[in-house]
Amino acid sequence: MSHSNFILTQAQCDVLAKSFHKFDTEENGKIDVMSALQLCAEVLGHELSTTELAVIKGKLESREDEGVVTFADYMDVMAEHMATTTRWGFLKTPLQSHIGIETLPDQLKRRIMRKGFEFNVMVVGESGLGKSTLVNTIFKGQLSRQSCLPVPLQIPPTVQINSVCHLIEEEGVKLKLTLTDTPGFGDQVNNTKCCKPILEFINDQYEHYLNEEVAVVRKSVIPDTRVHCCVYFLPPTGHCLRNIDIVFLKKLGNSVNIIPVSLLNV
Ligand SMILES: Nc1nc2c(ncn2[C@@H]2O[C@H](COP(=O)(O)OP(=O)(O)OP(=O)(O)O)[C@@H](O)[C@H]2O)c(=O)[nH]1
Ligand SMILES: [Mg+2]
Repeated sequence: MSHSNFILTQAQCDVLAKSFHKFDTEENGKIDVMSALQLCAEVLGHELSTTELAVIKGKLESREDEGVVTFADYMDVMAEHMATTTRWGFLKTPLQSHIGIETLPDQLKRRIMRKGFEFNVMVVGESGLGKSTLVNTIFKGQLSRQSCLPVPLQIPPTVQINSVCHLIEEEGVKLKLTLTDTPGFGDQVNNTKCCKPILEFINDQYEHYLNEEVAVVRKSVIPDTRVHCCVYFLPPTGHCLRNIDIVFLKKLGNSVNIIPVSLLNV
């Protein structure tokens, strides 16, 4: 039987019909809205949350006629609601035999473990705050390739956006970690355009990924270079946020997840 876009099975229709007859004592195919709500909670097997209650009540009330709903309306509302949730209580499809769906999480896990994870972090902030130093030390190791040079003591100021990729593994879990170091900003007299290259870089990665996704001949695994997280360095001014930080955070916030890091002046 079809209700809205959701198809109820015969077993589900039977459960709903049985529950409906509990309140439809006169057997005229109608019950009041409050009884219908009570039945919803009963067949779904859980107390309805405030939002759930409001949604179902709204749907029932839009169909009611003089405070009563028909069996068809009740079925429609239940079908609509079931399409948006997986907590079906007594309306679950009973199984005749074992299918093996409990192995699905294991299969997913095996696939993900084989494929590994990709995580791209970007550091952004004013010049000289220690972004490159953090990139070099963040994962308790010298992850930046620069630090592998024979004289790693002096980190030069970053002049261009630089991504360094590392394959790391911990207890069999593989992670492709990409750290993107960006040049510091705020040195110029006019800093209005200083976020442009960083935003361009972030958006370029989205565009690149989208192009790969919509390509006629697609790669089986599309390398993900999108920035998943941006660590934003806030200078230890001892005061509130500066204008430049607010503008930067607002602009970046539209494109990427930001973790603001406030530095201490010690
Ligand atoms: N005292 C102290 N000095 C630090 C710390 N982190 C970095 N520095 C020093 O600060 C200076 C600037 O560090 P960088 O890592 O180059 O700073 P940056 O943010 O990458 O600078 P730009 O590349 O110009 O944007 C270096 O001389 C570092 O040695 C820290 O935690 N404490
Ligand atoms: Mg730097």
